[in-house]
Amino acid sequence: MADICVLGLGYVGLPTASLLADSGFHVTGVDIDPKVVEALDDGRTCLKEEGLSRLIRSVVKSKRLVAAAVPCPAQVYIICVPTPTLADHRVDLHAVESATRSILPHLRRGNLVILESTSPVGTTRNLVGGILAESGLQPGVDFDLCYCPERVLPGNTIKELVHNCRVIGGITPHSAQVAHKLYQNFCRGTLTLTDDKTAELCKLMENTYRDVNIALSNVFANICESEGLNAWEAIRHANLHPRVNILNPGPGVGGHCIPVDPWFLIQQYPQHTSLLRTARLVNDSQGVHMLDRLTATGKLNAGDKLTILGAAYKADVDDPRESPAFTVAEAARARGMKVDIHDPLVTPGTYHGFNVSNDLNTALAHAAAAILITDHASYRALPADVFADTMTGRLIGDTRAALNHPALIDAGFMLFITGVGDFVESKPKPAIPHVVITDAANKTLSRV
Ligand code: SAJ
Repeated sequence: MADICVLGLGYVGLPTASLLADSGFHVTGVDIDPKVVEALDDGRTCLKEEGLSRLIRSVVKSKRLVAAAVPCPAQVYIICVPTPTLADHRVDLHAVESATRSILPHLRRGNLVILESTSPVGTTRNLVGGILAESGLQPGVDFDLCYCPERVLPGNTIKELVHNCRVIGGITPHSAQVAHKLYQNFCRGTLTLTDDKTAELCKLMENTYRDVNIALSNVFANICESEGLNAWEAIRHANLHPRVNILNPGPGVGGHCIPVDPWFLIQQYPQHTSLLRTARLVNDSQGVHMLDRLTATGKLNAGDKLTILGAAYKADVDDPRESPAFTVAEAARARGMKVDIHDPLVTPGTYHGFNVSNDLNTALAHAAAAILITDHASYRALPADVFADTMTGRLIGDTRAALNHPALIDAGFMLFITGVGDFVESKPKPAIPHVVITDAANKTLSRV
């Protein structure tokens, strides 16, 4: 019998299982994907997370972590399966339901069951607790049941699982205490205890807060564009206020969390969430707004080729899920354009019907225009001739203010930058002004 059974070996479950094994437990990692089970059996992972491969090799070698396709009897069960939304934004809880049902035959008195997957308020006690009660055991009485969301930033998962604070929500205070003792084995951050529904809402609040704030920065960007101002400069000035932290505008919000989680609240509490719905609509329209700015020049038309730089949902990750790149690509194709997408990190292939390649020259070849969607570090250093020597057109949209603007302007490109009023063309324009911080005697303290 294992000490712990972790169901779902994705970017949260596998690091969690590995850290628990590394802290001394015998852990069985369960996944429905045979490739994931086989890789873990070999002490491997395809997840690119710092320190994870080394950790997995060590705990698999010591047999503290073993892989399986189905759960086994254990003292603790942790459910870390995906909770995506459907096309109509309703949440799909099938994975949580089937993972919970797979535990039923093994559930015993005194067990602890934890749901970590981001879920609508009430899922832990109603869906998970309801299914497990079919065993005849009563949640919170015969076994403990908790909700404990993760807060990791993909790409920094191990560090954040260990050092971030965590909220632990129990359907009873005793359940929360039992889970608290478990997480203390590898969490160094502050562990705060509450009930299950507060913890479920807390997770949704965190990501919704971020989505609404990104929408706010996009609203400011659109105002600056209409006023011929520079949002990046205005935000820099505003963020010098001690209690203001305006985020960065861009092409919209990608990833499988931030653009998804607010819909859990919108669907469950429609009477209270018009702000959240509006923020979703603002963010989802940003990418096409940049396409509109380029087509309005009359230099990007049906039959032309558009190159999109960046398929990943954010800088320097290889994850293309919910990326705004595909929203823009679909809109361009609907307008009769040919679309090539480039990304230096995303595995080449076809995504949402679009070819994503790692070959920049081919992706840019014969393009009438290019739009930068993802501010990968490698794009920031690109010299202008990479564009000038391959593209037929001289039109560039930069949704992250990430490209080498002076060089591109000198090379004769017409530049549209998210949040910057007019397009910046060959006539030399002042670089985006810096903010100079001075003291009362007007002595320059620093430049940002
Ligand atoms: N973005 C902007 N402007 C910004 C910040 C982000 O446009 O100023 C965009 C990014 O380009 C990206 C999207 O938002 O497309 C989301 O990126 P992110 O870094 O904000 O979030 P994720 O999805 O990588 O991770 C988030 C984190 N949640 C919060 O920051 C509140 C992480 O802590 C969560 O654990 C994760 O969601 C999750 O799994 O829930």
